[in-house]
Amino acid sequence: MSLPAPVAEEFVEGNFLGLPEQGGSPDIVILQVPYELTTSYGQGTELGPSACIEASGQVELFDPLLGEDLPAGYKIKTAEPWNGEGGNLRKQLDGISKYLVPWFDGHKFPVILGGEHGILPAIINAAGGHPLVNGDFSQLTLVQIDAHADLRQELNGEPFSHACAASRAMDFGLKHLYQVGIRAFSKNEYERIQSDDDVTTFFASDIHSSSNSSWGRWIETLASIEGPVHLTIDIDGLDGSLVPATGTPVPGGLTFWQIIETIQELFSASKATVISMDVNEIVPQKDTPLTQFTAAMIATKGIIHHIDNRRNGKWADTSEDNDIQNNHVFDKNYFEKL
Ligand SMILES: [Mn+2]
Repeated sequence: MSLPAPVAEEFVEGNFLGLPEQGGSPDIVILQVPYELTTSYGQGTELGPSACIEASGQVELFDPLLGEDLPAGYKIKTAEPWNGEGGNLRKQLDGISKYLVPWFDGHKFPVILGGEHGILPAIINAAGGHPLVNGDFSQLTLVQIDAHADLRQELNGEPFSHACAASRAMDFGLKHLYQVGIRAFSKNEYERIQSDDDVTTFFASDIHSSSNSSWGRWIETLASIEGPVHLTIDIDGLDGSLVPATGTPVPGGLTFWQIIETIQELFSASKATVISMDVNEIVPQKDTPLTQFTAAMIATKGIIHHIDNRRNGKWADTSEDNDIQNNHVFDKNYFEKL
């Protein structure tokens, strides 16, 4: 007598990993921000999130860390994408924050798919409503994987260009910025990196140095981070050969496994809590799904490590302490008024 064939889980088109919707409040939410206004020359970041969702259908649901298939007993929701509302760039950034803020309630883990990196300040603004931040941005650490420092004050007169994403994020008064993979920056950005005590940068050239690699120091640095953390992953932090379709691919970047190790070390840092992550600058590749598939793999790894944190009691639900409606008043027109 043969065993009955396993019943295939329903695959849902348009959902991350094809996972069917489960009822109740989600533990993890996939948020799509198809935003593109200022990307320098690649076109198509506005198509990136949906391409990443589609490519995620090919990602393995099994990971040895969890020992079972995703969702591994947790609820992963793919939310409706941001609808693009806002008549100009600043109103759009306010619209993105408004779209994101309900998911930063301390119960859910938001995984944001972009869209150009210019969405970062809108994400940080929304993260201010997370109970662990509660409007005090000096509690929040930003970890950035990127080819570019994104520390310009403006690009072509636009302070909210994707090339200024980290600068605009730091304007909130964040605790610290840690960057890795950086290999494209201006003189002004380099000088800021050298002089700003709130910015620590691990250049790709040092990471890849055969005589004195700084990779070990990067891993130690991640382990030392304390408090709430947002992880922003510009897909161009990876070597350009892995993500040729991204807006501005740059050679000499991180390997796939260096990104994975960064995620692993950050999520397991004993005194840090990763409250949210984004994977941005995804551009659908036409001849092969490599770029969007790589982004989907990385987002999935973040989810796996988040679930592992929940299982190990390293991630506490703080939604009971949620003061979004109390202490921290979210300003719906924050960027418009700047
Ligand atoms: Mn960037």
